[in-house]
Amino acid sequence: TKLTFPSGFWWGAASSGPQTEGWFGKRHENVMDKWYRVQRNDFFNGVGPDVASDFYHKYPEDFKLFREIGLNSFRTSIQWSRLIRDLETGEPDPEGVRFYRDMITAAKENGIELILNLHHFDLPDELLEKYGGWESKHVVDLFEKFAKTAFGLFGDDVKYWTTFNEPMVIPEAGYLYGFHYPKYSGKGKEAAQIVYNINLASAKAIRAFRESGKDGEIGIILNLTPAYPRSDSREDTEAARLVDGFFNRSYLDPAVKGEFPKDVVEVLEKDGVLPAWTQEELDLIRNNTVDFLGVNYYHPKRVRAAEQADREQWKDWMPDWYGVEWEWPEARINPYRGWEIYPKAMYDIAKNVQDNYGNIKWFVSENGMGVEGEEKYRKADGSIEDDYRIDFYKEHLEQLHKAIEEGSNCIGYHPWTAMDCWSWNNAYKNRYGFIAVDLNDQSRTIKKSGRWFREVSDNNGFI
Ligand code: BGP
Repeated sequence: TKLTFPSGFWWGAASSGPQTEGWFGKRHENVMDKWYRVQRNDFFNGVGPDVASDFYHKYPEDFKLFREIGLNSFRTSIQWSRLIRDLETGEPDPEGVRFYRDMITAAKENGIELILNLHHFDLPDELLEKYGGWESKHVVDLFEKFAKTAFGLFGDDVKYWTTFNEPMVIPEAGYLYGFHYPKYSGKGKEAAQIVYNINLASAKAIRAFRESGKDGEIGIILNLTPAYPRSDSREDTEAARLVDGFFNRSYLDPAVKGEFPKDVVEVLEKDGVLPAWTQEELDLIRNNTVDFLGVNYYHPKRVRAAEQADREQWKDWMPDWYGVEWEWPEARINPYRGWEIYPKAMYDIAKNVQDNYGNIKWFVSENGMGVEGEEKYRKADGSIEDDYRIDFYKEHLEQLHKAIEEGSNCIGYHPWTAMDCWSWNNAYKNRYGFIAVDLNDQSRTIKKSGRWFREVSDNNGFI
């Protein structure tokens, strides 16, 4: 039987500025550019964001390819470090303005709806050095200035905006577990402040968008990772509830409901790590909630109750005091990325948004499978036969379709990613694209999954 999706469904793909554009013409280094500069050989093998997939020069050709693989929408981001010349005033850089204007025009000419995001982990490094990055409320205000500049320049041409991509990754990867720059570990108090400050920054940008009077909608992109308990014991379910609270609801609730989850606030307060907030700021968050949600989903979390040893491992406050990630023995694992493949979570996320968040309009803003050594699947005619990726998307789309049939207000699906791009965790080792990028000459070839997606898009569904 054929699975048909709602009419006007976005068959898109997701990407980001810092992972595709390359350095060309930028005025400032962002934190990932900086990390690459410091780590280039031992960590990235010399493959970096300085060239990436050269989207900066190749976007006219890339949009044509995007059309060939059936995309009617494309989710990417503007780099703060490119658009803004003076970070303190928000004054734009003419070269950055020219590039983004041309890129936006190219999308339009190819009939592709742009969903433009403002922050994809790419804080200008000067703001980390000078002010401590997202720990600082001054940086929150500078982000608002950047957002205002972007809305002023492009708000007539772009209808869908998002403030942040996966804002939990900033404290989680950068301050709790040390795998993204600035690579701190165990900074629980700072992480809590950052979550709060980013919620505030997002609300201020939403306010600025509405005050700009531009016609359009604004949302946020969250990586929702359902937390499934190891057992139905009281301890394990409680642990899963709090992990869900820390990692999902700490952004989801303020973004959609305008308030922080009470159970999380209670824990932070009891442990003395409540962020510094003011009533005025809390009111601002309450009054500036999103129009829609973007949801990135790759893998769930399996959670067990913390034990004494888990608590002792961390000196400062850590979410691990309450719930710990646990390896479910039955999990299907993508061996390249190490992430569990669990399509059913797509359905669970959709139902959660439907039942507990007012059935707000949402779309899948990322979902995908990173695979190493895809060249071995290249056939004589040059195309990469990535059937595993087609299967992955089908399984997730089936779950999504089921939820939509049951009333979920999902309006689109954006796999990660359109064309292979650079990653902070593995450079170009794991490939995700519908379109392969050859780093020797930046040539592109459409993979089998890209041709398959074209059919899905043309038929608004698949068999
Ligand atoms: C998401 C990010 C993307 C992208 C993707 C794939 O968390 O929003 O930027 O990189 O994950 O992950 P990775 O590149 O780490 O394999």
